[in-house]
Parts: sequence; structure tokens; C-alpha cells
Amino acid sequence: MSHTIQILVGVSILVSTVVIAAIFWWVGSRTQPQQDYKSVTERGYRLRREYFWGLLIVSILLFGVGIYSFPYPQIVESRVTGKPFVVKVMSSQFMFDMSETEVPRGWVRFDVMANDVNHGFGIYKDGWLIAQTQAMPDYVNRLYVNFTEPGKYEVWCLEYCGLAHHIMMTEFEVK
Ligand SMILES: [Cu+2]
Repeated sequence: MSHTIQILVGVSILVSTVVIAAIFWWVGSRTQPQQDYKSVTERGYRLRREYFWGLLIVSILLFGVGIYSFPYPQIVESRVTGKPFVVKVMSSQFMFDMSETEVPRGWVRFDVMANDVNHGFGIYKDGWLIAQTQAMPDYVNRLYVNFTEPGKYEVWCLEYCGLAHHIMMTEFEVK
């Protein structure tokens, strides 16, 4: 699986390199004798203005539509149906202590905390990251996940937290 992704990444880099080289060649091949400065700047400034306003409008529209998909707890909370199953997670160098190791399907709320330094709390299913939040001292970060697929899930620390960071993991099961 990871092999396929690496080949895909390699091919995309190769293709984009060729495309960028072609654009450079195209621009280079179209060079002309020097023109009157004013005729160039007028067109350039107009394009820049149109580009700015176009980009601004597109960004505002995308933000307005996209904000409802942002993973902020206040936004996700409004979509949660029923009472979520709550799991308390304490992170410390270099382990996770979870109040539950089996959770039901449906909405689960992880209350993620840390008692020493910053850690990451990343949930993986079959090697794919499906949700993540930070684990921070003195804060409780709520992470809502709607589990539809039963099976084993892995949790890995996603924030470098010390020498044994790379082995900081735990598992839980969705029933
Ligand atoms: Cu870590």
C-alpha cells in the first residue's frame, strides 16, 4: 500500500517538474524586444487588481461554506446525534492512559489531556489517520469521532515529545 503511494508521489513530482519546465521554456521562447513600460504596467496592475478581488471573493465564499466542516468541537458538537460515549485520555512520556479500551460504534468524545509536555493524539485505522488533536498540559481538548467501522484502531503520538516519542502508542477497539 505505502509502495503505491510512494510511486504516485514520485510520478506526480516528475510530471509537475516537466510541466513547470515546459512553462519556463514557453515563456522563454516568447521573449520580445523591450516594450513601452507604461503599456505593460497598466495591464499588469489591472490583472493584479482583478486577481486580488477574485481571490478575496472566492476565499470568503469557500470559508463560508467550509467553516461548517471545520473540526472545531463547537461546530462538530452541533452535528453529534444522541449522547456521545466519553473516553478520558491522559498522555504522558511515553504512553496514553485511556479510560476505555472498547468503544461502541457511533459518536465518541475523547477528552484529551497531558500531564507533562505537549503530545499529539492521532487515531489510525489500517495505517490511515482518521482524526487527531493536541494533548496539552492544563487543557482538555475534546475530539469527536463518529465511528462507523468496527475493529482495531491505533493511537500514535503526533508531536515530538522526547526520546521515546516514536514508540508512544496505544490501541482500542470499536465494537
Ligand atoms: Cu510524542
